[in-house]
Amino acid sequence: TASEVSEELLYLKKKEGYVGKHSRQYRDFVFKEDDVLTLTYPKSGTHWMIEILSLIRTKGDPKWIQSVPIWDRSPWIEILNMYEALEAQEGPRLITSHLPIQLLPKSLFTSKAKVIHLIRNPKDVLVSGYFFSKVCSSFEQVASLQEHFERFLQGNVLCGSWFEHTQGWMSMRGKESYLMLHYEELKRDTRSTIEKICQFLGKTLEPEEMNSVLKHSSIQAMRDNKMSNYTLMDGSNFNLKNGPFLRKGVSGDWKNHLTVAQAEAFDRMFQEKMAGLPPELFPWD
Ligand code: PPS
Repeated sequence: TASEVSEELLYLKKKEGYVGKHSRQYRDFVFKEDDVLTLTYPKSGTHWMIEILSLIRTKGDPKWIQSVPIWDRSPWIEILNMYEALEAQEGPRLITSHLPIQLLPKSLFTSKAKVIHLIRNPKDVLVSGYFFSKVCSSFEQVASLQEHFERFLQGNVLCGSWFEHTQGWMSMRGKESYLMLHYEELKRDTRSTIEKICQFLGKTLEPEEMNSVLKHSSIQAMRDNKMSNYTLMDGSNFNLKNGPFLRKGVSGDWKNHLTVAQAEAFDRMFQEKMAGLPPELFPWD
């Protein structure tokens, strides 16, 4: 529709350098029924999910995650140099995207490809993104948390408004090929959430395989894995002198950074934007 087209142009104009000229190419991408797409708004636990999915695939064997960079195991369709790795991939594919639903290749919606939509308390997403902007130059560079806070509420950040992004993907609720998960539940009860993922994917893990998945996807194991901690990207658009890629990995860190006034303003915006959706979809404080 006309509004979709103008939205896309606005988005690409703002985000030149992220999807940029590659847009035309990836939008013709053809999803297959055995593809598994990890779909997230940035800073919601994407890399954690990729590590888990990689380990489920190998039944807990860490060889693959310790020898192939995380962005080659589950490439982002919207990033040109990763897209090439994706096209070269054989067999069932793991794929990642941060894009809002209206920018995904249309083939996703006619295929049986599975979508895992991981969401996280947006206040934690906001704080995580602020620290990440110091590490990664693809993120909007800001002078203060307050500036980032304002941009986030306006949707004037990479991948646009969290509220629209989240609502857009949630419109797939009820489809058999769609699983929505929360970072918070993954954190609180990692084992049961991984079991849920396995069930969705039609996979089973023996108890020792599950233990190995848990062990190798912990934040400490990921920090120690050079294929997952982004040290291989240091010096490109990443500057790890300004902070680690895998920062804290907890729920509720926003309480250490947002003021009471900011939290209240955030809650007002949340009520306004997400009215109409059942509150149990957002199990965080
Ligand atoms: S990105 O760059 O947008 O793809 O970032 P993304 O991977 O979505 O999110 C980064 C946050 O996820 C945390 N993380 C983890 N938490 C718990 N356990 C594990 N294994 C894990 N791996 C990544 C990471 O620390 C970022 O959150 P913050 O709050 O900044 O620590």
